[in-house]
Amino acid sequence: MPSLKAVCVLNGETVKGTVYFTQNSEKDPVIVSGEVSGLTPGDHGFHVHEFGDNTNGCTSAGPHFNPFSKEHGAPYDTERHVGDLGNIVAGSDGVAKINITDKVISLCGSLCVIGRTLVVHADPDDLGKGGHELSKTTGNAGGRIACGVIGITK
Ligand SMILES: [Cu+2]
Ligand SMILES: [Zn+2]
Repeated sequence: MPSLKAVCVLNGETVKGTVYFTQNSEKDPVIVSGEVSGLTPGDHGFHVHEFGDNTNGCTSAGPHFNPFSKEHGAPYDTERHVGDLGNIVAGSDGVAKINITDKVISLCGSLCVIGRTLVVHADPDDLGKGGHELSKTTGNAGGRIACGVIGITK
């Protein structure tokens, strides 16, 4: 089987980016790579949300992709949403370089993220551990400052 590939063009008022997804085979981890610019320096929540719907902007993407009805967590936790990819980190230039390997999301099958929305948030994702009332659902990551639908590429 050739490797599976997807791409997401992130668009926000000031935040832009392109993120690539590659998976060598169904059972391999997904490598997420790319760059996002126009960010404030520091951590920004980074998730796959349930719907590939941007009709009312990033809001229409719905909650985090969570087919197992788990609580929000860190990418390395067993208690996590499938869509929980943690944070991306912007430098003083506002650019975040992304290089994530994730063993939960997939580019095929029931955990497929193709056709869903990738979202970048205004604030850090507390990875479920911040003690805020939103920690266990959203990581209290604040507004959705850029998003895009993940699509198949060659
Ligand atoms: Cu999110
Ligand atoms: Zn989550």
